[in-house]
Amino acid sequence: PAVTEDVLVSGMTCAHCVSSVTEEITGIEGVQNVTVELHPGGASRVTINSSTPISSSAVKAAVQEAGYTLAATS
Ligand code: 9UX
Repeated sequence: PAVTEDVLVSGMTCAHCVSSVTEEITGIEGVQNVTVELHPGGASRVTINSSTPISSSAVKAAVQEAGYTLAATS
């Protein structure tokens, strides 16, 4: 079954930040769609739609690989 997960990512300030994070998370197995609500200077909400459940550690690793920090999950 498809799942949706929201995470909060700190440190993103421009559209290129959004592209980097989107690309990394899209590389996770099963991920079908990623949308980012950018809040420069704050925590940006990243919504992940996936065909299969994804591990929080995979999301954390992808965010860090892109150069940002996972602030929280919700
Ligand atoms: Mo834009 Mo994001 O110049 O770290 S890529 S600020």
